[in-house]
Amino acid sequence: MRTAIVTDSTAYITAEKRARLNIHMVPLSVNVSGQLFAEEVDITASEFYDKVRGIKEFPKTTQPPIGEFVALFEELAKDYDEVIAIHLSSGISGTYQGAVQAGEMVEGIEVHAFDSEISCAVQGFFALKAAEMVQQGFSAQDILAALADMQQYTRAYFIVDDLAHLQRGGRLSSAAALIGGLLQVKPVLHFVDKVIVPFEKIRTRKKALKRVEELLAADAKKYEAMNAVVIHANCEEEAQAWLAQLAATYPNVNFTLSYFGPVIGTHLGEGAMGLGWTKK
Ligand code: MYR
Repeated sequence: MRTAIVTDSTAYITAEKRARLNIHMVPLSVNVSGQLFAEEVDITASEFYDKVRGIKEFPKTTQPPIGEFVALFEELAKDYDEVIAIHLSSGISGTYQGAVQAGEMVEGIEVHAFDSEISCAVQGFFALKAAEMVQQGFSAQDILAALADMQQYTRAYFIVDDLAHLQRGGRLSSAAALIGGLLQVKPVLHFVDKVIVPFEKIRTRKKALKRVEELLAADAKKYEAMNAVVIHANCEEEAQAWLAQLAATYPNVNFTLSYFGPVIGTHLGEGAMGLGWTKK
């Protein structure tokens, strides 16, 4: 049985890596002042942040059209028997549901949609694991079981400079932000049951990053080896410096750098920073 791996653009896996690991990608799009850009195809992250800085009308994001999934699955049906389609959390986007529906519409290939319950390079960890397992000859069922297991050992925390982006896009309820008095602080955010919720209220960015490091440290002590990723929204220098400090402190953790691209950047705003990890 031949298995294809699909993910969406919000995993932010480079084109080179996707080609090397044979990962197929379906892009989400961002609408800036009436112009639609498929991220990772028509617009890079830094082009996006430059374009939206200071504009009055806020950008909007959209999930891939179902036809795009159908076309991809039909194409894959020529060479594969099964597809594992790994997507950003169904609690923040309809993309996963789109993959499910398209899978039901296409004949001759079995589509297993997998809800990563997260996004960005942490979702990417799941896609990379799945692609590696395909190369090692594992079945789709084995891969799905491994991904489900991996969810127990995968964490991500992030902070934003301005919560207004998340509130405006409806990905953090106004009630949660106001009741929690979050607007005055730099809350550490994370996913619980597929949606974004505040983890802890912290006063400053520096302390928030320190707190996230403490959470990583606890797992780095527990597990022999981990993969971790520092993710930034157009603040690469700060992210690189943080990564270097973390890498020097936790030798059993393999750190990489990634970014919040246009779609996720629309909802987090420039200056957001995240750290995600999983047990190796
Ligand atoms: C859509 O329009 O379907 C896309 C909506 C994307 C919402 C993104 C919300 C922020 C996610 C933050 C992920 C952080 C992972 C470390």
